Amino acid sequence: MRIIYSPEQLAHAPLRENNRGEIGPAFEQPERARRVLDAIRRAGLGEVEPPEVFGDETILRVHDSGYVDFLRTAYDDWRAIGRRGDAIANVWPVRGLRSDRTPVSVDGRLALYSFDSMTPIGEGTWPAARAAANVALTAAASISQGSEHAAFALCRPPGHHAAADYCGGYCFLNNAAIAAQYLRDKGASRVAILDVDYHHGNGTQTIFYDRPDVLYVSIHADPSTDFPYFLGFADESGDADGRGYTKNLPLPQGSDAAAWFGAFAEAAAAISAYRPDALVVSLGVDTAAGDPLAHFSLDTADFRRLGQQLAAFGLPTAIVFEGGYRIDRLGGDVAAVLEGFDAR
Ligand code: Q9C
Ligand code: ZN
Repeated sequence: MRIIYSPEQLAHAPLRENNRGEIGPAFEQPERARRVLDAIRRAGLGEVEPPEVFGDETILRVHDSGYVDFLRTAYDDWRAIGRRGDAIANVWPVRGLRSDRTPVSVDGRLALYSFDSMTPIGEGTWPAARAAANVALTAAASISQGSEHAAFALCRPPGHHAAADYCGGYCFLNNAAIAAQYLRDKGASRVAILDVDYHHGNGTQTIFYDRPDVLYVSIHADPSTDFPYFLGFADESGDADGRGYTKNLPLPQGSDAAAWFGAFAEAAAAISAYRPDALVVSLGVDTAAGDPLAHFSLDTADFRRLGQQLAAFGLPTAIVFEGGYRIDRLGGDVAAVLEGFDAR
């Protein structure tokens, strides 16, 4: 399996985040990527390669150009009016407020282009997010050319909560969606995205919600109790031409590995029935027991089994890293997925 990583992704380094009513240390930190990298090297899973540099075209097929411009300039705009620290919204255009106009003020644009206050934009955020998109695109390109059967994109910051025109949930550019769009543009007729992060990938779902050419299937915590709270329910199944091409499998907090793999079997059946040409996996390992932001209980052996079951699709597969916050186990769990995949 090809493994793609860029140290430029470490430039996004939020010091603090707003969580549980306190401004505390950020969970989504550079150390996460270092841990995964170390574990991959230790397990001897293959050479770690830097990404190729891609232009913005695939990114702009997934994201709104105004949003991309905002991400590129927000921190400079923030500093230009004398703000210190990371740029964070403190107001949002909710029901009845107008979101059809782009505010001049950076505070207004932060409001328009974000959906939470836990996703700070710092000096290194845009370079890191842009590098992560290159990492995902390189993984997609290597399976698209048929030179490799599988590739792991060690992306950071993660992507699946980022929609066409808003950031949130620690995500800025939707790396998995960008990979899927690239595969479509290079000739795959149908691409399936399987999202196994603990949280529902609201961004990925909305990007492809009215399209039949990309199937989105997600196993995640019930949004009644867990972030992102307002999307990811079982009755969301796609709209317009995309009707039937979104499948959500929410599970209650406390679900064990047996329940999780039961949902996986349902997800796998939907993917096989779709007959995709390629598979993109949004791999979050925040389903691990003891993850500080989650309430499932997979162990390292379960992650190895997940890897084996992903390989069993027999498809060209791009695995894109998403969440996972238990810093002591994160690397080993990701390595276990990749080992399971390679072993099969
Ligand atoms: N009180 C990803 O896993 N919110 N993002 C937790 C707990 C975190 C997670 C709140 C949700 C974002 C990519
Ligand atoms: Zn997550």
